[in-house]
Amino acid sequence: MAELTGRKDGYSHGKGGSMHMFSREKNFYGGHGIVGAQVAIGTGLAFANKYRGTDEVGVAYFGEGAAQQGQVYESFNLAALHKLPCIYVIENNRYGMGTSVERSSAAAHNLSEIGAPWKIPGRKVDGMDLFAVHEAAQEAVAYCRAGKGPFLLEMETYRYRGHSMSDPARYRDRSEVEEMRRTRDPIEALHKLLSEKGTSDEEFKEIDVEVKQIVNDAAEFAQNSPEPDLSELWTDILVEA
Ligand SMILES: Cc1ncc(C[n+]2csc(CCOP(=O)(O)OP(=O)(O)O)c2C)c(N)n1
Ligand SMILES: [Mg+2]
Repeated sequence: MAELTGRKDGYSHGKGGSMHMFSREKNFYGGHGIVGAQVAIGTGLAFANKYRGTDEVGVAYFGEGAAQQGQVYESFNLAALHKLPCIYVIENNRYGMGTSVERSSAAAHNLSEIGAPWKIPGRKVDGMDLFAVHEAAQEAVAYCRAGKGPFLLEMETYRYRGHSMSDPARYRDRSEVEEMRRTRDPIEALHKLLSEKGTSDEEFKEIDVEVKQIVNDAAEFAQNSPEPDLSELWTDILVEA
């Protein structure tokens, strides 16, 4: 929250915002302002894991819009060639910033197969189903850890809002959004399942209170942190190696 609001105590000292938020401590490397560039970075991180002989697996997330970028395919080639432990996760929420996947991709019908020329196995997953996502992720991690190379997961999902404040999302009907909220919402689905399995309303309320507290604490932490000093304008930009 501190990084999102440009505060000194944010992960990138308030100078990265949502697009350049990194935490080495948590092995989290962005975010990138150039759509698709994080895929090449994630591939490089997977290379580092392999080079260092760790069993860590890189996970590169990108949208179905980003999946049309050239460097995604350069990354696929290197990852497959060097059998890098990298999971490519396409968050297919059907829309980019200005249009639908059908209007921007000739592979819209099956994005899970876009790694086929490099023999990267791909799986289409119901990204709104927690258990399906968990199971697919386990398969992908096991594949990478076995040294077989990269794996691709196409997560079928949805976003209720536009890409950002500059996207009024005129490329779809409001009824579609309402329908998705009503029938596919992953939190509602889990709520229903847990109810059926015996979680009481009281317990749900406790969870809500706990989550609100976490969010409020984060907001308070951010608000209490100052903006970075002007003298920080030229710091944290370049690392001399
Ligand atoms: C190289 C490049 N082209 C265009 C943009 C502008 N842009 C930012 S987000 C976006 C759409 C990305 O769509 P998708 O990958 O589906 O992500 P989603 O909006 O669904 O999160 C575009 C075109 C950019 N940041 N970088
Ligand atoms: Mg998208």
